[in-house]
Amino acid sequence: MDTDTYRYAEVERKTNETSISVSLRLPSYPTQSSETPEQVISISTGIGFLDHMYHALAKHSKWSLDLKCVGDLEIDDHHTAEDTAIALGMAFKKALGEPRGIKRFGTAYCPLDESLSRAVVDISGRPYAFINIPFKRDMVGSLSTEMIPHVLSSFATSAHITIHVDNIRGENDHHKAESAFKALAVALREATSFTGDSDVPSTKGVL
Ligand SMILES: [Mn+2]
Repeated sequence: MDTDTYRYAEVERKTNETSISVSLRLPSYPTQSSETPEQVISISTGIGFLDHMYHALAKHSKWSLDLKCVGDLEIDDHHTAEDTAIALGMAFKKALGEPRGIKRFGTAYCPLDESLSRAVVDISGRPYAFINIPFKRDMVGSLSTEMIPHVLSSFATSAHITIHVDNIRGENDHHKAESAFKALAVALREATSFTGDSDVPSTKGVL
């Protein structure tokens, strides 16, 4: 096994609106845990709160993630937020490769103080996202709250996975978003972890 490329992907995505580079390594525990390199996270999108959310996603998914974006923030946050999510989804799909021997499904609840979010994940090969996070404010830092569900659904679409993310309760919009990203991270960590079998977890034999 080549540990340099195992569950690892690099994606470059350039448009007239954004220039993005992503490198992503998924954790290879438990069977190869001794060979998993140390987790390293470096995020720079130009949008502080978006960096914070991607950092939380990577940290609690046990990903090593390097994500850099130079985007047209002089227009607004839309292209940078959307395109980084698309590129990250592409990297996730590529790093995962054929979904053999993984749990496929993952569920997690994560609180952050008064906020509680739930994420349910299916590494289904079918892109679908249901996102329900009732924000009160228009912005958290320099990120529009309307972009937060859009980031999550763009990631799911590009990764070809199904996700359902609900903020069940909460008062503080920063907490609501952060608990949602953490729940997604923990659910993804479970869904991409190994069962010990080598089969593709589908009655169809393919995902
Ligand atoms: Mn925070």
